[in-house]
Amino acid sequence: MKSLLLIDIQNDFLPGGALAVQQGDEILPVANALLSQYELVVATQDWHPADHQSFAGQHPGMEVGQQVQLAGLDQILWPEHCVQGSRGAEFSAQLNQEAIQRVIRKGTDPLIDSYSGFFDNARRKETELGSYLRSQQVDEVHLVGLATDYCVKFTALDAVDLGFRTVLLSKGIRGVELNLGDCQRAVDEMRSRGVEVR
Ligand code: VGL
Ligand code: ZN
Repeated sequence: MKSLLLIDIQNDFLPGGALAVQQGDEILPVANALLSQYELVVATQDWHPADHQSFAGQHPGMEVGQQVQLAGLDQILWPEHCVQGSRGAEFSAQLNQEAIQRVIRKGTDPLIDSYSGFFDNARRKETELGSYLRSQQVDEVHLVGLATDYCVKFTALDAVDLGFRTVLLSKGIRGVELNLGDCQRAVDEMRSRGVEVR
């Protein structure tokens, strides 16, 4: 059975949001049109405490885009985004949320970021996404959402590692593109690691 994964389709990643992805809103009609084709739809939600250490504001003297070490890993500093309970953390009102059967929240530990919907970045903790999909007999996942070069990429790579047939629906993704070419490199890396790009 296949499942559609909606990755972080939240106000803060959409135009006007704190960490807006260019043309991110173009994926909304794409995602909505796909929903009826899947028996199971799961959404991930970036869900940070206000003192999350990926926020530049938590590191005096540091700026957005600079790097620090978090949990022994390189961490890019982001503007404050997707704070638990904030409007920015909500799914877009233009997303048809009725079709979502399960929401998986991530990034809740202030000391470690979590781009993947399956694990934190250091792979110390697993979310319930993998076990939930297995419990529903899912063997194939299709991804749309934000952002191509972070949460979509790491979720897709972990899905492959966990043994799911993994398909990236390229009309339904947009990226941050901190550096020119990041999105293309992310798609190339996903493909080379076994993600089918459609
Ligand atoms: C994301 C940066 C920070 C994403 C989340 O959803 O791709 N990117 N937090
Ligand atoms: Zn985040």
